[in-house]
Amino acid sequence: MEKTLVMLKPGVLQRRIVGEVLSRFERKGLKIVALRLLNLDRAAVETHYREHKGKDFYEKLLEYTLSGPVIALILEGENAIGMVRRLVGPTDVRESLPGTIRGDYACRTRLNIVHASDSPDSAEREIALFFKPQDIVEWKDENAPWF
Ligand code: FUP
Repeated sequence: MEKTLVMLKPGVLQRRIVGEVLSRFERKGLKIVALRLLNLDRAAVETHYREHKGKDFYEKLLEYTLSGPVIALILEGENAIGMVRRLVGPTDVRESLPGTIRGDYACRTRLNIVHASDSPDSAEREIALFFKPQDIVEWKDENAPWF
């Protein structure tokens, strides 16, 4: 089973839509195996977005990500990385279709409300940034085989 890292950006808490956004992943059948609410510090955000350092949107992106608490979670499922990216929708909100999280909840790319790992390498790196191995709770739902 694949694991992926999702971060609900500060706007999700500020807009009181945590439940709505989490329900998108749950109703698809993805399994939450770790979850935390936290205030990131600048060093953690710089590490998380290091590939964007120097780009014109970088400072604004940091400012938004630091503007309030975030929720980090690990979702597990078959092909979870690609599946979650499709549920989230494209980075550019002009391309994110209704029915995707960004398509339904975001109208500015800089404020696109959720982050999701885009590859196995980034999932591994990002999971380690937010969670210790002991924070991950493996659980079975074999008596409820609807997913
Ligand atoms: P994603 O993996 O979909 O979060 O996309 P990126 O890593 O390319 O971008 C990270 C964040 O940078 C986006 F969520 C929003 C911000 N961004 C901009 O503000 N403008 C851009 O043109 C591209 C990204």
